[in-house]
Amino acid sequence: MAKLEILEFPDPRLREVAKPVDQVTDELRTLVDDMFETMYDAPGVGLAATQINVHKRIVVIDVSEDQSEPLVFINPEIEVLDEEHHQYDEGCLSVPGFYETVERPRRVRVKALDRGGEPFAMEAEGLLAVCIQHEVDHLNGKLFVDYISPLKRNRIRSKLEKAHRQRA
Ligand code: QAP
Ligand code: CO
Repeated sequence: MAKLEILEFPDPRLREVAKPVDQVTDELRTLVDDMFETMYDAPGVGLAATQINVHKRIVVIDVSEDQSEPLVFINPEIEVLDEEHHQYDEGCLSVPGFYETVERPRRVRVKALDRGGEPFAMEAEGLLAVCIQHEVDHLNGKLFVDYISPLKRNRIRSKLEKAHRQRA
């Protein structure tokens, strides 16, 4: 397995729209394994392929406390089940060190392919529902900082750009 490099805001490659997967191959399953390793190492609860500069519609999630419930979503599609919204303090491996409150629908149904290429559906609420919506946003080139005020977003951008300059 391999740990992959995570793109950080405001990298323009995070704005690409990912393409559907047409076949779930062994090569793709290796990529999924590498995504889990990268996410668990961080540690994080969700990672979209966009964040590792692979523009395919693949998401991995594990919101358990002991990294025991890996979930794979290939070509995920979200249906909002309930117009009720909830607020959550979101973070992102691509926006390290920053957390902001985001409001999203509380309950969703997700349809996707699993790591065997088989279709499945599940309903989610709580942290899992937040995470699925956050990760599918990545596949569409969207970040949680797009939901906050431009002032806050620009402050985060400046701080991360400065950190990137100091690293270079
Ligand atoms: C998305 O985010 C998410 O700033 C997944 O320094 C976040 O795993 C869904 C992380 C919150 C629901 C609620 C963030 C790690 C991990 C950081 C993550 C950091 C180190 C974020
Ligand atoms: Co994220």
